[in-house]
Amino acid sequence: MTNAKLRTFSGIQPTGQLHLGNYLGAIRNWVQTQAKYDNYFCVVDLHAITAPHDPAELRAATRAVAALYLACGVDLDYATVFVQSHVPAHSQLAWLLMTQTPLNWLESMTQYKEKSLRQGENVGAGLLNYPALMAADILLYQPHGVPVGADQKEHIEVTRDLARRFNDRYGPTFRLPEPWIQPEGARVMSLTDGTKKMSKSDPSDLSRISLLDTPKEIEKKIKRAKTDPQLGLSLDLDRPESTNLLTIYALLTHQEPSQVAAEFATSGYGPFKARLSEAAINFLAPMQTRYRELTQEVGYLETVLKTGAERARVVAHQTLTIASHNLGLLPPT
Ligand code: ATP
Ligand code: LTN
Repeated sequence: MTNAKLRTFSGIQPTGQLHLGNYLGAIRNWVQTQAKYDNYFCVVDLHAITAPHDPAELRAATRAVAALYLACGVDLDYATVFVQSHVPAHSQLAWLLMTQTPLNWLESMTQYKEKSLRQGENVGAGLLNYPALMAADILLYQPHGVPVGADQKEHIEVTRDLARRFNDRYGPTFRLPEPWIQPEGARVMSLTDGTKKMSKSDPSDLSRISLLDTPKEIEKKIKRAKTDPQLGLSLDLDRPESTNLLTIYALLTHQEPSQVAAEFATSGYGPFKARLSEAAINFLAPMQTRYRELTQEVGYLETVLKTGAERARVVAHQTLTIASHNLGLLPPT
């Protein structure tokens, strides 16, 4: 039955608390269309260790991200939810792909350039090779589409380039996946700087609304959010903060951004921010309740992740076997 459906794959790194950007750019789209597809949603812990991290925090964040997928509405009838490191084929295919990846492709990636600047002299080889691991994640499942936010487009282009190169050299092995990026919410901006994307790894907690923030925290962050001196809000490239806050409000209240812009065209930031806080708090409350319920149920998440990894391993192993064979590796007897 599910075989007739197109397949999707996507993942989020457990590098911190998930925020509205992750939700509006990625998870919301997974959930909206999940019934139509055969979905694989992964918590990519092997990617998370390419940045400096604390082991105990990583374990906690891995569980929290998986639980948030479910709390946000990912439905196990349509999706396989699992942890990347529980399926060894991800690391194995990553190595095979790395051997086929030109170094200059990796060095020219925006994320590598930005994050390596931040990490200074101690840039790990994992950060450079990140796109090969991401390509492995995706290609193992032979998906048709990869639903992500706009910042991931470049990584999916490399995934396609690598798949094409491998297929050309060693014969048909991988399906070339499409990036599936929704026009709205694909790039939610930081609350403290409307020209930077909202990110888990921004040192300032005020820059993002985390999905598990309390109403008080949400109010505080929105109150402090950067604004401009103009009276009235508008959607305007020259007004990144106004545009960002209006877009977030529109998405949270299921309205068109233009409609919201018209409503607040003469409003000051004060009254608008009060409405935005209320909308964010109301929007997140049911998801937070579900999160608490399912993390309190002893053993539930473990069972979900065990079943997910078992199902993922079967699919991943098939592709790994074909790729290994096509490369000329002797099959084990
Ligand atoms: P980090 O800061 O650790 O790199 P991040 O917050 O950028 O993390 P990722 O784990 O890299 O989040 O991204 C997970 C998913 O969320 C991806 O599909 C990504 O495109 C999407 N995403 C991340 N940030 C945003 C954002 N600000 N707006 C829209 N989508 C986003
Ligand atoms: N690089 C992605 C996370 C990620 C991913 C994936 C997304 C790793 N593997 C496979 C989609 C498909 C990011 O959001 N930083």
